[in-house]
Amino acid sequence: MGNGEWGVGNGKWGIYNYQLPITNYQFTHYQLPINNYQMKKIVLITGASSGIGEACAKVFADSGARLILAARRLERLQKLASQLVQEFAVDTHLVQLDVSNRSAVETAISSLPTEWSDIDILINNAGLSRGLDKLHEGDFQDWEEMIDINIKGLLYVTRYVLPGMVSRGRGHIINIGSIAGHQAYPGGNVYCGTKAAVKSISEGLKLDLLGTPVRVTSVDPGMVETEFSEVRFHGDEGRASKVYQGLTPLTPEDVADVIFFCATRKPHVNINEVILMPVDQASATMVNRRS
Ligand code: NDP
Ligand code: 8X3
Repeated sequence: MGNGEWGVGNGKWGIYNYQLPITNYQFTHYQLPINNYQMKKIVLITGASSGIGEACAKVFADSGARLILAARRLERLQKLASQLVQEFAVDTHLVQLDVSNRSAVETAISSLPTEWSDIDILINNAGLSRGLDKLHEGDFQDWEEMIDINIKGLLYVTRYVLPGMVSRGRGHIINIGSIAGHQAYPGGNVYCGTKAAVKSISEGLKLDLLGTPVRVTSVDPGMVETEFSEVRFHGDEGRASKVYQGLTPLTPEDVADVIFFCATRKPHVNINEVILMPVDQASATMVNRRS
């Protein structure tokens, strides 16, 4: 049995001398094509005012991309943009936008200045969870908000951006799903439902775009320490911090790193779905707390 071959030995299935050619692999195939990337791609990031969206803005700015940053809190976007300009001399265009408002999304996309209108990459990141109540005790307002932002908001932005990608013959939609879209957990009911919808929408989109060069990726993280839990618990910081207590969660930068990897593959490569979670997490409900 030679290197890299699967086989049977002493009646047991096993791997014999399986060694990845690490050195070749690192330098030949895994190197990011940064030079190709520095072609001033236009990247629209929704929910760029915090957490994963903000981390994406930094990683793409570092690569030389031009950034359209969208969120409701304009002052946050302005602060981020001035940091990015100082650090990376990046071009930014800011859009104050509630993605759940369909006519606002239509206006925002259709009124982009010509030099910003040919969006190459859309990162559908804006989203939130509200509450952790049992469904029979759930708050209707929380449900509406999650469904309107996580599902309808993602659809609206995609619907207005995607036709341009199809007609230009290039583009990439990157949807931020969640482990919650793969596994429900107690009290997660509606939030998990919205992220299961993101998973299905991403799969459907991939099918609909077959025959075009437009790529579709769903990046589905487990626990990431951001403002997510504070928003879920309506500003209760104490309750939010307990979510990450005693374990090492993912950082927003960890997720942005994976998103950037997906966006920088060769044009014929589509990464359909990535699930990432902290080493301290094994499923939506199982975590390893050391204290
Ligand atoms: P944050 O709360 O830190 O960031 C959420 C972002 O979404 C903010 O920039 C917020 O901006 C924006 N947003 C919320 N509602 C709207 C809206 N109606 N219109 C426009 N922007 C909006 O959380 P995360 O960074 O963690 O969340 C980002 C995404 O990642 C979400 O889709 C979330 O579901 C997903 N996710 C998070 C995980 C986690 O553990 N943190 C794990 C898996 C997925 P503003 O309020 O200024 O509008
Ligand atoms: C966020 C991760 O597990 O809190 O989508 O739902 S989780």
